[in-house]
Parts: sequence; structure tokens; C-alpha cells
Amino acid sequence: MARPRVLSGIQPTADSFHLGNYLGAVRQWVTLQETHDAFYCVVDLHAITVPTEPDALRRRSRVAAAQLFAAGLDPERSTIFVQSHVREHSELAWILNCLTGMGEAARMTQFKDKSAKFGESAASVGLFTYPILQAADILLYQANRVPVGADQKQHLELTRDLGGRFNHRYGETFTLPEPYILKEVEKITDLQEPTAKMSKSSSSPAGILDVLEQPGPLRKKVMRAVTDTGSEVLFDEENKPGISNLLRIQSALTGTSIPDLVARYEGQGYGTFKKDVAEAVVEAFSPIRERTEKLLSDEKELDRMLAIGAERASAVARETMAQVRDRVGFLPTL
Ligand code: AQP
Repeated sequence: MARPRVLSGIQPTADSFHLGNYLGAVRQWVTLQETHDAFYCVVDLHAITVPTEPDALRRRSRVAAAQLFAAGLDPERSTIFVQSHVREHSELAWILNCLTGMGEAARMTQFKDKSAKFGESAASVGLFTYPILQAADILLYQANRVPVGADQKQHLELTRDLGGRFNHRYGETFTLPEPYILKEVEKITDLQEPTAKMSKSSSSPAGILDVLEQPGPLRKKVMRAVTDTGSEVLFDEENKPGISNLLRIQSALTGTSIPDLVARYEGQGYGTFKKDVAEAVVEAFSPIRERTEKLLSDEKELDRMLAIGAERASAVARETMAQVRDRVGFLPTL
């Protein structure tokens, strides 16, 4: 039997992924390549929905791809590619745009959050239709599962709605995907603002743990993470969001359950606990940083790996789009 297909994407919007991207997405991508036919992309078309400098985009796209390989994605088993290399993403997005209601698109909360920074009227139409492009990314590959963090749940629902609408209107064409969300790591929060999501673009440097950061600053940030009143290491999201976030991180990185961690640190105060969290983060990130640096030292080879991914992804995308064009009623090209 064919393996179920998985697809996910990550934006090249910073010079490093952060701990939320790593635990909420990338680490699961690595696990899923063992059991799934895996497609993962660096979504550069999504990155330009906010003003982006071309050289920074080029650099960040390579840095993102290198981190994916460095984190353990195997180009033999997974198809790793850059979104803009496969033209069909934009083409399908246009068709899905024409199936989406204005009100439906306006309900997407990520647009509201992200546009708040510029003011809604200054935000681009691309930012507004971002989730529709995301739906195209997923439907194009007939993905069964999409591993994401909790922030993407609403976009996955829209993807299912649009795929279902297309199928209903034009005939069965798309697989409707299920989100794949690991509850324990669905929302890693900012170290300085432990009720907000850790985020490439909205966290302050002190609140964010970057995968490519050196051990020294990583340790400092964990030690300075906002903790809560009291001194007991307890999991209590409401009253101790800072310590609860660190417990979630430590549990995900070491494989020790949260109750076992709470028992281990009983009566020891926050200091010892934070030191251990810092070590676990450094231990997880250092090998990825070193491998990323090595991959980036040979851009030609990295670009070659991405070209292979683009070719494999294009083969699937072309097949889907041939069917879509025909169903919609576009004339064939002779
Ligand atoms: N804090 C988080 N906790 C758990 N998962 C997270 N993800 C992001 N932040 C967290 C997951 O990482 C994947 C890739 O994210 P993205 O690049 O598409 O951008 P995003 O979700 O918008 O993340 P950021 O860091 O906030 O990026 P910017 O600032 O560029 O918008 C997704 O699966 C996401 O769920």
C-alpha cells in the first residue's frame, strides 16, 4: 500500500528558525519522513506577503533549506524544495482565490494579527490571501496530513473547505488533508512574554531561542526567561505560564514527562531547573548549527539538492494541475 503523504512549509522570514518552529514543526517532519511520503517546502512566496529585501530573501531561503537538511531531513526520503521553483503553487492559488468568499478570507485571525503591525489598509492583498496560497500548497500534493503548530489550525480548516468546494463544483479532484498537531508542543511561547507565541517576526530577541544561536546567548536567555511568583517548579498554565512553557520545552527535548520533571525539581527552586533547560536547548541546537554552517559553505551543492527536490515536487504538481485545468474548463494548449 502507498504511504500516506505529508506536506508542510516554513517561511524564510528570519536568519534562523526558532524553538517553536523546531518543536512545533521541523522535528516532527523528520519523524514523519520514516512513515510518510514527505514533501516539505521553504515557502518564499509566503515570505513576500510582508516587505522583504531581495538579498535577505535569497540568504534566508538558503539558510532555511540548510537547517531542514541539518535537522535530519534526508533528501533521499523526503522531497525538500523551494515553493517558487514550482510555478503551479501560484496558479492553483489563483483558482482557489476565485472560490473563496471575501468574508471567509476576512475571518482568518492570522491576517488580523499580522496586519495589526502595519494597519489593515497598509497590509498587502498577498497577506490577506496568504491562507489561500497555503491551501494551494497542500492540495497540489494531495497531502493526507499536514504537521503544524496550533496557529495554523484555522488555515487547515480553510484548506479543507476549499478542497471540498472544488470537488463539489468540478468533480472529485483533491484529497482533503487532516492537521497533524502534537498537543504537547503546539504552542511554544515567548520567554519574555510567556502567554504569546514565540515568533520569528514578533518576538523580541530576548524572548526567542534561535536554532543557529551560539550556546552562550542561548544559556543567558533561558536563565533570564520570565518566571512566575513563587519558587516551585509546577505545571500550571494559568498561574505559572513561564515555568509551564519551560517544562514543556524540557519535556519535549529530553523525553521526560512533565510530572516526572516536576517530581525531579521538587524543592530545588527555579535556578537549577533553568540551567538544565538551557543545557537541553544547547545540546539539541549545537549539532544542527554546525551542520547548517557546513551546508551553507557550499551554496552550489545546496542549490543542487534543492533543484532535485523541485523536480520531484514539480512532477506531482504538474499532474494535479493538468486535471484541475481541465475540470475548470481551460482549453488545452496544443
Ligand atoms: N511558537 C510556536 N510553537 C509551535 N509551533 C510553531 N510554529 C511557529 N511558531 C510556533 C510552527 O512552525 C511552522 C513554520 O512557521 P512559519 O514559518 O510558517 O511561520 P509562522 O507560523 O507564522 O511562525 P512565526 O515564527 O511566527 O513566523 P513569522 O514571524 O515569519 O510569521 C508552522 O507549522 C507553525 O505552526
